Amino acid sequence: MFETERKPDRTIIIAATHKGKDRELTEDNLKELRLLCKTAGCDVVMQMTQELVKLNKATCIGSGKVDELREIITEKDIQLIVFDDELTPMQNRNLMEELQIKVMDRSAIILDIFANHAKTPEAKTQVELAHLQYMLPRLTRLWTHLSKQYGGVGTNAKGPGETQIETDRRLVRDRIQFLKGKIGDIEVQKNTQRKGRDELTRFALVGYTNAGKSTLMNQMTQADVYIEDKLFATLDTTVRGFEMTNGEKALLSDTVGFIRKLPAHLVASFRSTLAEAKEADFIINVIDVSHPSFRSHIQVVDDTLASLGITDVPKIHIFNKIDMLEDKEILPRIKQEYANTIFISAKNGENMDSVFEKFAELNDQLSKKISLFVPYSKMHLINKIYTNAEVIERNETDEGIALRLKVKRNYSLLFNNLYKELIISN
Ligand SMILES: Nc1nc2c(ncn2[C@@H]2O[C@H](COP(=O)(O)OP(=O)(O)OP(=O)(O)O)[C@@H](O)[C@H]2O)c(=O)[nH]1
Ligand SMILES: [Mg+2]
Repeated sequence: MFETERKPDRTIIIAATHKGKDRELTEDNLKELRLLCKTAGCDVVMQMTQELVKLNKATCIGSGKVDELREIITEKDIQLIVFDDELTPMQNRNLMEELQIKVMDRSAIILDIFANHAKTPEAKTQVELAHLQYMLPRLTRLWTHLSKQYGGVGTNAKGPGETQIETDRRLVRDRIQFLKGKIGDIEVQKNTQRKGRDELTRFALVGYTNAGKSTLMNQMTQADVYIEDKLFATLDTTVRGFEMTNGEKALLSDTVGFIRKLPAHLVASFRSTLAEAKEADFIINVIDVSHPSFRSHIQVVDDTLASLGITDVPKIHIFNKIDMLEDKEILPRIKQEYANTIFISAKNGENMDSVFEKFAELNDQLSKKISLFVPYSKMHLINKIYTNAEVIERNETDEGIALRLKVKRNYSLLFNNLYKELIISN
């Protein structure tokens, strides 16, 4: 939508909030929306807030505000209005009719950024699916934009006539089904890849967008992940090996960042990209501690992980960008507030030793559960098994003994080799 050769759209951003809602949060959201719009290629010339007892069902903001906007649009030559909260399809349509210019919401802007930043076939497929799901109930004139962007469907659309829109809806539904199937295939393929690396400990970097995940990834693994001071620079997952302080190999992954009000469709369609975090032994939440809202960022990351069903993976909090902190006094307090904290500057490589030490320490604590069945003919192995593992369950049967064991992660490879024929599951 925001082709580079075109002049950026002169834009007004708006927050419509319920009276009594946290004003600081609203301001913060608008600041973030401004950055999102900038990343999407718009020129934000003004911001507005309206506090309402009840949001207007038809236009979100009140009718007086719509009139005021209409005047400002002419006066300041505005081409785009962006709302911070998701507009219903009806509100979106009504506002465009009333104002006679393009009206979008935060979700649409985020989807636009994702569409522009997606490089790999996987990311492109996921973004297209989320985009179509978002657009389906909104199919109107905007559709011409969408069909141009993806080319795949509805390119023969003649115009915004009702019948055409019905045809488009059907085409979009078909395409959504097709993309879901494609993403399902990618998931299967990724699961197989992950199984092959099962023996290594996996650390997954997650965090708010722009926190410095990729910078840390590159510091630790000499990977060459794209880093930039912009939102959603990374949309894929990169996995790289690194050596822990004891010489053991482990895996580190870097993935797409999160933000407030990330469209639910987008989170859902990025499930395969985020699967690495779900399967990880440890989640590393990278936090830009120099950002005034870093606490709320931590909460957003936790909430997003929870929405993906990732709740029981142990977490490490890496507070990044300490070089930007004017007041380092807050660090001891943060240490008390969060578990497993490390303070670093990924950019300068400051305190990287602590990261490696912490990872090794956690890896040592890690254990794996496996089940063995020892037939009576192999009873001589029992003593050895008891020495190397903690037996958590023992059941004697007519043919032998079934054991459930807790094995130190670093012993699990040894176990797999020594007792290969005895292992039932691991
Ligand atoms: N001052 C300072 N800047 C940093 C540090 N770490 C990262 N940055 C900068 O922060 C910006 C974002 O870094 P990335 O590593 O791309 O952040 P990310 O978390 O991967 O971001 P997304 O992929 O967009 O979600 C870049 O401009 C980095 O140079 C740090 O320790 N100190
Ligand atoms: Mg990144």
